[in-house]
Amino acid sequence: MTRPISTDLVSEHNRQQETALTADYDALAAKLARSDVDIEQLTQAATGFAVALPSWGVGTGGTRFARFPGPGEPRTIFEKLDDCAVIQQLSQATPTVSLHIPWDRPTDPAELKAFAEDRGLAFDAMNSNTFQDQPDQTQSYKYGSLTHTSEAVREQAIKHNIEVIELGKALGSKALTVWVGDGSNFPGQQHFRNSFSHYLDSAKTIYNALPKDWNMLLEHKMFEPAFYSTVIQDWGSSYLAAKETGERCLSLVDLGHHAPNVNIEMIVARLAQFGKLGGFHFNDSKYGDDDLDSGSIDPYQLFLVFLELVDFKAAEPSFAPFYMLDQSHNVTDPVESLMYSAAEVQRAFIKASLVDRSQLAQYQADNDPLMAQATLKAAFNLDVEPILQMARHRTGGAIDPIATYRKSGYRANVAKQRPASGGSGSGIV
Ligand code: PSV
Ligand code: MN
Repeated sequence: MTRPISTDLVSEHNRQQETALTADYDALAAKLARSDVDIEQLTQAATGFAVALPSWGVGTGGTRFARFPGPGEPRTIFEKLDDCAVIQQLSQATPTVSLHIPWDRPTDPAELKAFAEDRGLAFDAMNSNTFQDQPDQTQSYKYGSLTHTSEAVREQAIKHNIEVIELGKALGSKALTVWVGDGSNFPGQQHFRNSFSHYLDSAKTIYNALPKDWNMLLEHKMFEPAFYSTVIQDWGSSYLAAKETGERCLSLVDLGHHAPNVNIEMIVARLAQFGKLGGFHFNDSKYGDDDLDSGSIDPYQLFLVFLELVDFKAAEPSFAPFYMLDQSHNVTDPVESLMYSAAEVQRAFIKASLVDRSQLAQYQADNDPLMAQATLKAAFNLDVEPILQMARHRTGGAIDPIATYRKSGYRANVAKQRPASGGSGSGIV
C-alpha cells in the first residue's frame, strides 16, 4: 500500500507522545470506571467510526467575492486522492471519499478504483451536479434542472444522474446524493406545485436506475443559488420527495442548509423516526451555508445531533446513515482542516455515546429538566481526547495528526510538483 507520509516519521512522532498518552488514557479510564463505563468500548467505537471526505474539500475554497489559492493544490482527481490518503493515514477516521461528477469524472473508473485502493481508500456516495452548465451540454440549467419547465432540460439532468450511478457502480459506491439548486429569484417566477411535481417525476426515473443495494439521498437547502424559493428547500420537502420516490430514497441533512436557530437535532430525530434519515454533510456555520469546519462554531449542536443518532442506533441496530464532510476551506490548509474536522465529528460521536441513557430517561420521566440537561453536559464536558488519540495510535495513525503532518513537509513537497492553480477568481465548493 502506498503511504504518503513516512511511517517512520509517524512512529517517531507517536513515540514522543506515548508516555503522556498512556498517563492521560489511564486517568480517563479510571474516571470512567467510577461510572461503570469501560473505556475500551469507547475506544473501539472511535476506531470503528468513519466519515467520508469530500473530494472538492481538498482544494482551497472561496466565496463569490474571491478565492485565495493555497500552495500545492491538487489539480486532478488523482492528486485529490493523494491528499485524502494523507488525511486517512494520519486521522484513521476517513477511509472513503465522496466524488462530485463531472468535477471528478474519471476517464478509466477501474484505474481510479485501483489507485484509491492502493492508498487505502474507497468511494462513498457519488454526487451529481446539475447546478452548473458544462461545456459539452446542449441544454442550460440557468432556470433549473430536474424541475425545469422544459422536458428536454429535465431529461438531460436525469441522464446525468444515471451516468453518475453508472460511474459509481464501477467505483464501488453505494449511494447517489442529489442536490439541485433549482428554485426562483422572484415571486411568481415559478409555479411551486408544478416544479415539485417535475422533481418527483425526475427523482422516480433516476431511482428506477438505482441498483438494489444503493440508496438515493436527497439533500435539501433553504436558499442559494435561488434566493426567493428553492424546490427542495427544507426537510419537509425532502421527506415528502423521499417518501414518494421509493423505499431506498432517503433524506440527507447538510448542517448548513437550514434557517438560523433551527433545531437541527430535532429534524434528525424526526427523519430517523420515520425511516427516512439517509446521510449527513457535516460542517458548521454562523450565518448561512458557511461551510466552516465541523465543530468550529457550535460543537454542542454537533453533540446533540449525535445524541439523536446514537439513541436511534440503539433502538434500530441496522441504522447506518452515510456520514460525509462538506466544507469549504478558504483560509486554512484543507488537509489540516479535514483531519481536524473528522476528529471533531468523531469526538461528538464518542461524547454522545457516553451519555448515561438510563439516568437521562429517569430525569425525563421525573420532569427534572435541570438534571436532564446536566446529564448531557456531564458527557459533553468530559475531555475524550485520549480516546481519540489512542484509537489513532492503535490503528497506525498519528496521536497528533496536525503536528505530524506539519513535520512531514507534505504541503511544501507537493507545492513543488503542483504549480499554483491559476487566478484568484471566485470559487464555489
Ligand atoms: C450545496 O451547497 C452543497 O452542500 C451540496 O452538497 C453540493 O454538492 C456541494 O455543496 C457543492 O459544493
Ligand atoms: Mn452539502
